[in-house]
Amino acid sequence: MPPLEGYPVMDNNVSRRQFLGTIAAAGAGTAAAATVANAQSHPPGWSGTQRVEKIATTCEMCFWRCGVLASVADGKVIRLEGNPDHPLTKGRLCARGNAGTRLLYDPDRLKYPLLRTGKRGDGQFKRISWNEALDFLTSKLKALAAEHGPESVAFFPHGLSARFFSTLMKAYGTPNSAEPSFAQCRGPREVGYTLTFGRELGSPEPLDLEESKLIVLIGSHLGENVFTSQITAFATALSRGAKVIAVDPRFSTAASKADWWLPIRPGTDIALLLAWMHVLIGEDLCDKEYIARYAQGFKELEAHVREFTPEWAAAITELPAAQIRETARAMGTAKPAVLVHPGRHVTWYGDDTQRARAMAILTALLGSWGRKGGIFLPTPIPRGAFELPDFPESPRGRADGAGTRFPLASEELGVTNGLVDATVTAQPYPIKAWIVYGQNVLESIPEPQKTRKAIEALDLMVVVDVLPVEQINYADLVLPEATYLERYDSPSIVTTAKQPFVSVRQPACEPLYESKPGWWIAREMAKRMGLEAWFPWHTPEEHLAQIIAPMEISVEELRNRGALAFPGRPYLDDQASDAESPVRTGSGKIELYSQELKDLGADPLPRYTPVEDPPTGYFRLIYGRSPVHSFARTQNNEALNALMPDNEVWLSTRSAKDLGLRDGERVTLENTDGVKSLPVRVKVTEGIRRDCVYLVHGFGQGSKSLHLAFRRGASDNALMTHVKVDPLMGGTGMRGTFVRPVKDPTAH
Ligand code: MGD
Ligand code: MGD
Repeated sequence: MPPLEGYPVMDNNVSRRQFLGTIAAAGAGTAAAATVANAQSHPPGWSGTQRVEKIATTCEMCFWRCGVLASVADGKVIRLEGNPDHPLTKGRLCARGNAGTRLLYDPDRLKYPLLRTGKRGDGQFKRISWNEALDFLTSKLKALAAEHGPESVAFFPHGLSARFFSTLMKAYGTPNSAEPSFAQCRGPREVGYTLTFGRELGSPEPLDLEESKLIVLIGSHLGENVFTSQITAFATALSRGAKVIAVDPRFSTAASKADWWLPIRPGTDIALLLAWMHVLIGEDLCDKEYIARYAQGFKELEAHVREFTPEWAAAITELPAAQIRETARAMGTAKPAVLVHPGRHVTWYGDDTQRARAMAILTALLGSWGRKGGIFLPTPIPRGAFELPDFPESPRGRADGAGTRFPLASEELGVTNGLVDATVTAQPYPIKAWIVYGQNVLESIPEPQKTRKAIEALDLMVVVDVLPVEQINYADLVLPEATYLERYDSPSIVTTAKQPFVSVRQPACEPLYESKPGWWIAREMAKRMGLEAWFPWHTPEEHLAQIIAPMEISVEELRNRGALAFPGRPYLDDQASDAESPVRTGSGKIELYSQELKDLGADPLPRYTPVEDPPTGYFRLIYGRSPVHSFARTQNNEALNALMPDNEVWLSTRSAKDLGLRDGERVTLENTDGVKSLPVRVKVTEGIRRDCVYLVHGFGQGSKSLHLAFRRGASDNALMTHVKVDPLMGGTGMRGTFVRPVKDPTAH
């Protein structure tokens, strides 16, 4: 992996101390790279004769939303660094955060509103004014509402700025809105933990890594998955001697630091979890006092897991029974300071809510929910609001299946793939238009062939983005949003930090070209549509003041510091004796046994369901993150592209030998439907099971207008032509794709 030379990805010999040093060095290196990249060095406060102003704001290079200080000279952002006053991220910023100026100054950025002139997909546009663009959209939305009802417009948002447009869409009258953060990311986890504890985990996850004695990572590939405060807390835990169990079919960065690496057969984690419960209960290693006080359903659970011995699980997971026993005992000894990491991207095999339930139950057996070193509790902070009229109710209900076909899906976050299905089938009613806002529907929703079919059936497609990603080629109207460094957004209110806090996003510079902030676009549309009643503020500062009014802080202080924290009550023992029970299930107890699932006809206690094996000659496609890229949004970023211009496909040494493939050789990946990837280099390694191959997500992009990212590497999403949908919440299980490497005849 050339760009990350020295990064502790696969080296068995890297000690913990070296790892921690490398993390620090990686941070420092990135900062140094950013300084070199900015090619300037300034005395504090000045750049030559120019005053350098530091603006505190919030990053959006990923969704952890770290605190940033933007150094601005002569209206130009010359450097980004972490904001030391930020209560969560405390001055730390990752490679992607440091590279934010390269998004701001990306020459490929969307610059003007564009109206399609050619065929859908051709990418032929003419430049139009904002007035023309907004008038066009207004007339289209009015006509769609009159002819097909406002529900015929589906909204695909993601990111802070989309919140203003979400208000507009609700006021317009459509209930059809869906983000990939649910059905392609953490939805099953939120549903599984809510069924068990009565409340979801949220983002950032309330994980007490620093205080943990034992960290259990089931897939979570910390180190490649980089959220600054989470990774630094992980490093702190390691330096304090915390032990790590990493369950991963691949020797991940986290596995290389672990005390136990369990290279599990993919898709069999529920069997492992059940066997762990069997040992904990059978050997009397659970936190009995905690269970008696807070939980119900223990007897049923005890009976349920009796047959799930380590030997039973060993045959399924291909892990030694002795290792399953040993790791369960390690948890029993370290409890309650055991952090069973709940995962984040957990839409894997279609039974994901049940796997999340198993993880939640294991957490409860160890007594670590609400306890030091486990999962801590959120602390609410008061939040102001405007008095708005009620949003119109749709008589036809939602089209994505949330609450109906998928009974436990979030109605707030929606089911993206449910909306794609509804568009293709016109069931339960026709969807005629999509508004895509900060979401990449072709890269983030699997079964892209279905997404394209849905788009072809639309009367109207609008994309609000910052870059000319492939999906804009299918749009009738493209609106260029100002980047996060050029705009205000809704403040970010975080209750899931040990000290809850509010942070501000404010412009560090004026929007470039003719790009406009999301709040402005939404408000201008509301004026044209007669929906101003839902926008009873005139400026974003006024909006901010109202939201933070009950917090007893001033706008000025917040803008100066970037983020302000409040006292937290993270543990069960901190809760006031008269406070509402921290467990918010119907029974008021942690539900080891779920009557709610039983009533839905689902397993009230998790059960292992076998996954399909790859056909002969094929490998299971698994995927994950690189520390220097976010999803499919940073591959065109000059600084990050220089660090990692493309991805490579991991293949085990044995499989490579069988196939006659050498390290560095180029192949295409072909799935069982005959869909082929772009050419990609092979990484031959001992660090992956023989039955899998691995790709970093986000590469292999199809837009010619992205000069650095176009056709570099292979797209995992393009190969995902089949998914297994979780019947409870609609999540797309994305690890049932099987591919075979085929030598690329065009390779040199
Ligand atoms: P996962 O998909 O759970 O993602 O990051 P995670 O939540 O950590 O984990 C991928 C790992 O699962 C890989 O190491 C893979 O080998 C392993 N795996 C594959 N199949 C199985 C299996 O059957 N069982 C087990 N036990 N393991 C398996 C995603 C997270 O990352 C998310 S959701 C977001 S929003 C952030 N995105 C992001 C980013 O884009 N870039 C960077 N640098 N960091 C990020 N952090 C976050
Ligand atoms: P991104 O690739 O970041 O992923 O799903 P998305 O959020 O859709 O696409 C974001 C889009 O917003 C890009 O087009 C980007 O140019 C644009 N954008 C960036 N900043 C702004 C802005 O400030 N304003 C506007 N208007 N647009 C902006 C992420 C989702 O993907 C998640 S959270 C996960 S965990 C899943 N991961 C995943 C995976 O690992 N593999 C596959 N195949 N699919 C996945 N889908 C999910």
